[in-house]
Parts: sequence; structure tokens; C-alpha cells
Amino acid sequence: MKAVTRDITIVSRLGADERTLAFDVLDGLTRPFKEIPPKHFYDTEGARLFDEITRLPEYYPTRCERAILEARAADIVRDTGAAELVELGSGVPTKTLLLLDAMRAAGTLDRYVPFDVSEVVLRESAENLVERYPGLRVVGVVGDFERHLGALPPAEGPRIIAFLGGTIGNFPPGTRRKFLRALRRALRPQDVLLLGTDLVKDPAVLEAAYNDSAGITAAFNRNVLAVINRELDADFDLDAFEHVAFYDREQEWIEMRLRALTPQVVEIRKLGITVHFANREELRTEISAKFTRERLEADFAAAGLGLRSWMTDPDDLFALSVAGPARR
Ligand code: AVJ
Repeated sequence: MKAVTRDITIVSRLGADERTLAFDVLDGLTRPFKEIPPKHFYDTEGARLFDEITRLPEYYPTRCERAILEARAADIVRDTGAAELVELGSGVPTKTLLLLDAMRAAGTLDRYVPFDVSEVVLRESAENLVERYPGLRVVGVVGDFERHLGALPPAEGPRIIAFLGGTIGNFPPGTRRKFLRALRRALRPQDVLLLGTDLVKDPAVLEAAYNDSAGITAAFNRNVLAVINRELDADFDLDAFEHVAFYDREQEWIEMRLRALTPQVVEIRKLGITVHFANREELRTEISAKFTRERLEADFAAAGLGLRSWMTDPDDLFALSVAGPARR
């Protein structure tokens, strides 16, 4: 028997030009309203805590999205004839398997292109997937999908670019449209975007999902301070900050913050700065936008995209959209 050649390629775009944690912390903690972008939550511990969040009774998005994919992956694959799956922020692929299984069943599966900041995570999942799907080619891209979409290998067959989990909600509206426009440019007429979005609903349900009774989301939120302590040699006292999460009805997004319980003085030695927090001063750590079909269609239209398919769970909590280059 011939040894199977594993067809795995990893390309990296993370280099010296990096917009790093250091840049974001210096920029974000010296503003009048302090803010750290949510992408810095995900060190090993943060990724573990997020994984725990996805299994909490109050956190419905992951379960709903998986249920939609279970019901509709075959339709999505049939309608697109997809041979390639690009996944942005792939992390550890679980929902991905539902799409790859459908592509294999349709006989079109050829390439998987995961895009993630973590090379370790990419390699591990690539190894698992070539084992599970003999003949699958994997091209992993290590980078920040907000800036490095240009690093995607050119499409060969019809392609699905999947951006799941509702992570697009982390972008403020202007950035969101800019990102959708960049995705539009990456799509050929035969390609589609598969986008997961959390939906506007009863604020009590939304707020419970970000204020779980086990306190996992609170630990996840505070973990960003541990990341800064470790990476930038800072001395945040994690116990001196409380987790805050609320639904902003005007903006239609969940906002997460960390609130100083007493005045705080924090040294960030690697940056050579001292940061002061007034009593009860808040640091914004995340926005997570919630959508209606109308608002998302407007965002798509502004980016030159057209909605092809709208799929929700039975309770209309979460949506998966298929969008393609607008046909004129
Ligand atoms: C990974 C961005 C989709 O916004 O629901 C979960 C992150 N934050 N609980 C979300 C998160 C707090 C999650 N996303």
C-alpha cells in the first residue's frame, strides 16, 4: 500500500507589520472611553472559556446555528455546487464538519481553506480533516481576516466563504459594511458567503446569554486582563473589575464591559504607561450586534451583495444567510 500524501499547506500573513495587542492596548486604554477589541479574548484560556460558553443553557447561538446547519447543509451545498469551503475564524471545526460532510455526500468536496490567527489550531484541525476526508486538500491561512483576505488562495471550484457564529456582530456598523465589501470583492459570480447572525429578540433572553448564572462569561470577559498582564507585563487586579453586559436597544447590540470596583492604577510595563481607572469607570471589551433580516439585507445591498437564502431555527433566534454578488 502506498503511503497517503497529506495535502496540507499553511500560509502565514502574521508578521512584523502586525496591529498587535500592544498597539490596541496603547490606543484603547489611553482614550477618554477605554476600549479593547474583542479579538484579544482568545488566548488558550479564553478559547477554552468560550467553548464552555457555547455549552451553557443560556447561550443559544451555537446550538441554534448547528441545528440550522444540520437541517440545511445539504441544500446549501446543492444550490452552490461548492467544491471549496473557506472558513473565517475557523478555530476548532465542529460545525464545519456538517458542511464538509454535505460536500462529500454531494461528491463535490475538494478543498478546505481555514483562516485563523492560531497556526497551532490550524495545523491540528488540518491533520484531523485530511484523515477524515481522504483526498481533501487543506490550505490553511494564518492571519487576521479583517486585514488579510487577500491572502486567500485563488478559488478553483465554486466556493463557500463561511463566517459563522455571529462573529460579524463584533464589528461596529461602518467596519461591518467595509468588511462585507471586502468579502464581496473576494467572491466570483459562482461563489457565496454563508453568514451566521444572531437576531434581535426579547432583551431578557439576550441579556441572559451574556450574564450566565455559572459566571463563565464573566470569567471570559476578565480573562482579557490576564492576557494583557501576561503579554504586556501589566498588573491588572482581575478581582477589582466586575463583568457588565447589557442590551443597547438603540444600537441593537449587546455590550460587554469591565467596571472598576474602586479607583485603579495599572502599570503596563511593556508599554511604559500607567493607566488610571476612576471609581466605577468602565472599559468596553465587546459589542455583539443583533440583526433583523431587513437590516442585514440593507448591509448586503450596500456591499454589492444580494440575499439568496435566509434560514432560521424554529424559534427565530439565529439566522444563517447565503448571499452572493448582486445580480443586476
Ligand atoms: C464569538 C463573537 C459570536 O458575541 O456571542 C460570547 C462572543 N462573548 N459571550 C458572541 C461572546 C460573550 C460571541 N462571538
